[in-house]
Amino acid sequence: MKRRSHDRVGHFEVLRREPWKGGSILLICGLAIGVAIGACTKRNGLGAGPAFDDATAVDRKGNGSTERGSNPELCGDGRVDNGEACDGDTSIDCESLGFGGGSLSCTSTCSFDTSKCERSFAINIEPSRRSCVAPCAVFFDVSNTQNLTKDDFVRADFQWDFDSTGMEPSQPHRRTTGFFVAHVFRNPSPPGSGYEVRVRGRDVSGQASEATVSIEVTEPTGPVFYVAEAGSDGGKGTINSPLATVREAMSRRKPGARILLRRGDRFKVRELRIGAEGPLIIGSYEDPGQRSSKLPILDFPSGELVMANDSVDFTLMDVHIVAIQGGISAVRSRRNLFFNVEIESSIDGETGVVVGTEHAREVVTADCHLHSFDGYGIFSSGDRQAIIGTRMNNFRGGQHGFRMNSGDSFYIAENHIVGDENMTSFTFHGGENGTPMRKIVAVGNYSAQPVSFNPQNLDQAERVSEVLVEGNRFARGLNIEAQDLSIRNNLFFDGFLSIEVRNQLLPKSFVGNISIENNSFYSDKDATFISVEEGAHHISVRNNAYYTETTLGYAMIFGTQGKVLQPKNFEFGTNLVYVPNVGQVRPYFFDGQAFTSKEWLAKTGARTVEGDPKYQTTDMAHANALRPGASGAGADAGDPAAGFGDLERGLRPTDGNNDGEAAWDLGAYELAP
Ligand SMILES: [Ca+2]
Ligand SMILES: [Ca+2]
Ligand SMILES: [Ca+2]
Repeated sequence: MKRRSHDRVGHFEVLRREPWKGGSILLICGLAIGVAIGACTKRNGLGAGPAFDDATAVDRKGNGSTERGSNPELCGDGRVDNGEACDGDTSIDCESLGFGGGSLSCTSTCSFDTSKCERSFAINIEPSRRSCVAPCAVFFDVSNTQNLTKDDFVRADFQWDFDSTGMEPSQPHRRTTGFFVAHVFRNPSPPGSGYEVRVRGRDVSGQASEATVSIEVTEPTGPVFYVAEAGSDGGKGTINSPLATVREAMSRRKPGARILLRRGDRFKVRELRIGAEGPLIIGSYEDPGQRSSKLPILDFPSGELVMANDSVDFTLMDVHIVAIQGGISAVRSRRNLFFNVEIESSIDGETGVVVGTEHAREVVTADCHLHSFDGYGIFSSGDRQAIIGTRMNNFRGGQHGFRMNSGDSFYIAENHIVGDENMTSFTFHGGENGTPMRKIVAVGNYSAQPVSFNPQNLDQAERVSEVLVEGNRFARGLNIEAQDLSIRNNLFFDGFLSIEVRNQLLPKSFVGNISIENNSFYSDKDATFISVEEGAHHISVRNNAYYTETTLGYAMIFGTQGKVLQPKNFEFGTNLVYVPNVGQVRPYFFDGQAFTSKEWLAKTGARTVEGDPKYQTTDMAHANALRPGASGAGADAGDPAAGFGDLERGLRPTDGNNDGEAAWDLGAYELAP
């Protein structure tokens, strides 16, 4: 596969280290005073979020990517537990969820029943299919919903439950957020009934609606071929008479077949080619006589890999690939699913790709683990793709953990990506020659390296637009040269430059329409949180919380590069600033001048809350990182915004300071009353 080598990451890196070199901006200093002491209160949310479950934590640098589901044993005890929206009688009514009126009740599975609430618009929920054979992935698109205020589906708040009746309540990734999402249904639904998928939406003015769709997931019924190391290719291929080689099983397959490899075994494979004859599942089985917790290994000792170019309805699951060059090639494939696959690949050099899904459609990589490779993790282009719950670590030598290069509709959620420092964790470029790339949802990811939405080469006018970036943890910030983005409920830990909006490559006035709302920023050193280059337009900045422990005498909370920026290009709401280790705060920079919060208010009308957010911890490895205590200065201090859920999808706004009025908090978390 041909790769372009002149990517922008190197350029980005240079700029990141000296973000203000060549600019006209001076850096100044800060002060702020804390308030009292607080403790985290229990959530009263719409559901558990892309949470950070210690039991699944993969390393101390980050956090696990599975979510806490509701615990069915606690539903019915009259208390609102984690993962429950309600339990029994609820004090919340239809209006407080944004509906026009009517009566709200609590279901037997402890979620809101809004069927008797009045709706002001109808959500148009478009699933990629309504029935499929387990395990299967389904995409859901609500971006064509009509009558949304300002037609704004990017900032509208869509919250999903893929199993709203709780048939399999603890399934991973059960809840999510966004206008385009995907889910893997692992197990069949009970005969005659499907999984009820529910989306509750609120548009930017807060009006609510809800829709459901049923997805029927059936048992696979095709022939099964068992393969074991100690089997015989003359055997029947049954569990008691397994075949010995994958090659023999492949030669006997028919559409709908499953080829199951014995757990704990290792299979040397010279060639594995999947054609367009699907459906086909290659997975594993457990030998009842000799149980093993180890995935079967597909060992490609001679430089081959799983060749699934042009394949259709191919599922590869529960296997461990060991290869010296790549892992899976699925160029031009359709409806493929790579699920619970571990891949280690000793690719040497920059041109390697572990999973290649270029020009593909409806391909999902879920709960996989890619590690110990040189090059790219996943390299993609095409329409309707998703990467969910996938871990990438211990890789180097390439440019990106995951890279998407043109296409329409992408969902990247709850992944955990840690590569070496010269790479990005993930990046979205537009297509060549100005082809747009549209509709990206990135939620609940952990990224140790930068993340970018931008053109790739210095001479490429690649256009990325319509992007929701929500509920992620970013260790090295976000680089944007794109249009129409909502960046909300994220945690940023980068001291160099958390959000960089650049404007160098695209036609004039392309970069813009970017809202940066309800994020929490923290730095243990000299901080530059947001920078915006000349010519970017319609940037809204509100309800964020900025905390830096810099002792250098200055803190760059928000700044512009270039002279021509006009205040009319910005919409500033209320933001929290906490800079406890220096004596004077001039956190805002505009056209080369520095302003105190008071001066900033006079210039722009923007309000700044100076005070201690009372974070429980600033250690990003901790599940409570940047979670404020009850007396934090950000509680109920924000402006109305378009996000009606917080980082954990707890309901916004709530009355966090107990004065009888619910208001938005500053930062990514919303304190429960
Ligand atoms: Ca309960
Ligand atoms: Ca509040
Ligand atoms: Ca209040």
